Amino acid sequence: MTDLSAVRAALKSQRIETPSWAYGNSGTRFKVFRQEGVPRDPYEKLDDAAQVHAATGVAPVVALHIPWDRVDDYAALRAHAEERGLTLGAINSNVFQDDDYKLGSVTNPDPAVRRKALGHLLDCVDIMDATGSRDLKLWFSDGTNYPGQDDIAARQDRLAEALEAVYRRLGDDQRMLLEYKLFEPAFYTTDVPDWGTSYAHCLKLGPKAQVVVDTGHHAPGTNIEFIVAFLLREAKLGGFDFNSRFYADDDLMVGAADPFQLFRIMHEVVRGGGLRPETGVAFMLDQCHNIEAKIPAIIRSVMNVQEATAKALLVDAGALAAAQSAGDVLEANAVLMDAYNTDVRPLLASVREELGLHPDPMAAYRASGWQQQITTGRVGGEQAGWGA
Ligand code: LRH
Ligand code: MN
Repeated sequence: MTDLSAVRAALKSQRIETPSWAYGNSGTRFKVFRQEGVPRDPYEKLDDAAQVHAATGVAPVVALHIPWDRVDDYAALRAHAEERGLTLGAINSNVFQDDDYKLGSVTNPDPAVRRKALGHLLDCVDIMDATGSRDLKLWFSDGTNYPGQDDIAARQDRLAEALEAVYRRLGDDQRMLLEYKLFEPAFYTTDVPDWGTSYAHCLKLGPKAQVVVDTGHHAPGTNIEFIVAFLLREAKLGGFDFNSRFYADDDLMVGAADPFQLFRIMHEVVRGGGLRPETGVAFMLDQCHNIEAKIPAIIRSVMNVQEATAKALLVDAGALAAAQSAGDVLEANAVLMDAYNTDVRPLLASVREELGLHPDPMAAYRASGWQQQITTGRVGGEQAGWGA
């Protein structure tokens, strides 16, 4: 039988990291639809993130992206966050928007370009020292578009060399999280295309190097929960970039396109001990709200993760293990589906009340009047975006 007080405790101590860039304008190559009230700087992004935490109680960490969140005084930005009950989370490097990186950043054939890219990665570690961040999240758009364009193995040598240099720079309590992605913007090879490539590099680097699973970065039909179970077993799952997709890297609200997949992923997280803080799994969102209101979309996303987590925590582990060892296929599947088909919204509403929060975060946000406040208050200035 599932211990409900343990389930409630786990839901109260859940921590979801929201991405600063999701509060800014974003779009596709076709169009970026600007929205009223969008933040103009990292301070205003934190102000919006504080609204998500105020409404949900489980989103006190904000990931930053450099240079989109570059400021003169990171200690002041950190203080601004802490005054609002927030901490600064993963520092995301960006070696995918500079003209010099057309043929690659750390894998570029030109050693001068590689040095420039490595310089940026090391700058990001300096920023982590100032923001108190544990994680450096590395995603490389590096790849090729045509067979023969470059030497696949030589690019891996260059990548490994840069990763080793970054690893050596990390402090004792710092980690590097290596993100993989099947394709885009490269369309023939991507230098870190899948979990195996990231895992292999992280194994060679050492314990401070872990794999990030961005749920939008796999080939269609990939069993992501298998990857999660495998990496947890190997103590190499550093975190998630949660979002959802119908086709490619759509960056839609997590759980929106495939809530059953998110449940299956959280089931493996719970089973593998990934919810325990000491396991060190970072639950980050990485989304773009191209047409929908951004703060409510992020609140909805946090609620989707909470619902999938609550369902996973309600799996009767004893009954499941018994059915699995008995080879009772239908019963084992039924035990899991019972949890998935459980309406956990009343449970989460009462957990929020126990946290002193409104049972419905969306209603709480609407009642806050924050959306009107920023729509009328944030006039003029340069709205934040990807700057591409
Ligand atoms: C790449 C990615 C990466 C971020 C970017 C915002 O697609 O998932 O995690 O740097 O989105
Ligand atoms: Mn990502």
